[in-house]
Amino acid sequence: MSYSYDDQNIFAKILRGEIPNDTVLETEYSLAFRDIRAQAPVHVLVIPKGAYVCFDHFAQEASDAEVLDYVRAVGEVCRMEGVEEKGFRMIANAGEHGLQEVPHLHVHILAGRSLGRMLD
Ligand code: DGP
Repeated sequence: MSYSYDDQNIFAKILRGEIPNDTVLETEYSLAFRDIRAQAPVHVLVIPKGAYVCFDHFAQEASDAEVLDYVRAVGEVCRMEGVEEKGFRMIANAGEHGLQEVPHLHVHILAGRSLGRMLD
């Protein structure tokens, strides 16, 4: 599948500095910031700086350096937010059925309360 990236999406605007954000971590290729509609005491979004719609797009086209940076950024945010002790959830919504609202790859990191069971 090939992907086309909409550079007017809200996270592209955040990356260009057109919209403010509450940054948690910035690395060479990744940015982590707090979700504006937090669903838990900790709700951080981690995005690659590159123009990728979803994980498949990222896996196909990102450089090894970008992938490594992104994985490490996710881990670093978990450490910084102290989520490992009580546990947390990572979610990446994709596409129409996944109800992905913003078409720029992002992982949600949710923690700080019991999150309920998602799958039976
Ligand atoms: P998703 O459904 O996985 O595409 O979630 C997109 C998330 O992005 C949603 O939880 C709300 C968040 N969001 C939308 N607009 C903004 C914004 O302008 N700033 C921040 N920080 N988060 C936003």
